[in-house]
Amino acid sequence: MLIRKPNDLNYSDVTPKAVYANRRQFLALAGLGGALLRPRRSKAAGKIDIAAKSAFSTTEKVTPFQDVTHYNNFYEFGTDKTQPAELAKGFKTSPWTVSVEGLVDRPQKFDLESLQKIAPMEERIYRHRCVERWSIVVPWAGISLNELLKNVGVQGKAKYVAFQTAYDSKTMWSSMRAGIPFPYVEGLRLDEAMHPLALLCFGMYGEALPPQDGAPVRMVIPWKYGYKSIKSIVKIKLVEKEPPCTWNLYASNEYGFYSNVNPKVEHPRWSQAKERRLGEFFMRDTLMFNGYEKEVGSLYAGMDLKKYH
Ligand SMILES: Nc1nc2c(c(=O)[nH]1)N[C@H]1C(S)=C(S)[C@@H](COP(=O)(O)O)O[C@H]1N2
Ligand SMILES: [Mo]
Repeated sequence: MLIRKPNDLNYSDVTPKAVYANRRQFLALAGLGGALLRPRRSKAAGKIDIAAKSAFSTTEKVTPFQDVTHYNNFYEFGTDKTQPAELAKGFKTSPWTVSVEGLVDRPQKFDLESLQKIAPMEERIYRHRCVERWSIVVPWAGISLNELLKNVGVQGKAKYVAFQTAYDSKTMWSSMRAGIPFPYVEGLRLDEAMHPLALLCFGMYGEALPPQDGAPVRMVIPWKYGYKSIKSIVKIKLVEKEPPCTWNLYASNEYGFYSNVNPKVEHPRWSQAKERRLGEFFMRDTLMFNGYEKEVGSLYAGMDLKKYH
């Protein structure tokens, strides 16, 4: 297995199956592992420097890189799960700017580098649960969104955060073709956005995000259905009123603003009680807030979660 030069080895090469589940054990087994998998000296393009592992990480088995990068929802690059990996291939993510604006003391257009420097990058292994009933476990890399929000200074009047994805009609599907309005937009209540679990994400499996997974920067909000985790962000705006969200615009009875994972609140067309982990045969129980109830439950104390679905 370890026949390539050390410099060519990366996470994805060693990802599949049990090997990935316990990297340390694997290294021990490999014997030479420590030397072979030592981080590279020079920072090659595409590598992400992770400063710390996170206490928020799950110890569940990580889903293979191949699955997470070839079974995608990214309607700007096609509506079939296999299309984004193909159609997003040449997506230009450099240079990239994210405009942080609205009700903030210091509005700023960040380039990717300065955005990544706001706080030390962490690896966070999160569960991700799509509203369509499939789920994955992914080692993301990023910083808590609240680090960025603190950096620009949120004003007292701000109550929500609105996000927007890049849109380029030359390289992306039209709204007509994809069936949902573009640019893709999303939103969070300010307290949700400030929660440390809400991740501003730049990488996965130790590398920069591939285009189909939302390069160069996306949100990952593990206690909410996947569509809240907006990809390829170009704008973050602090606002007073609840911002529009793409899937809610498409069908408000099916997709609410909150979209918290909840096995007890059905989608109008299917139950949300179970899910299929990619690569597994049997379905498993879906957990309240996708298993993050201890962390985020208090954000919704006293709320009717059926009404505010
Ligand atoms: N801009 C944009 N962001 C998006 C989507 C999309 O179509 N466009 N799909 C969402 C949905 S439904 C899911 S489940 C996740 C999928 O992320 P993944 O492909 O990296 O697993 O991205 C979310 N973010
Ligand atoms: Mo999704």
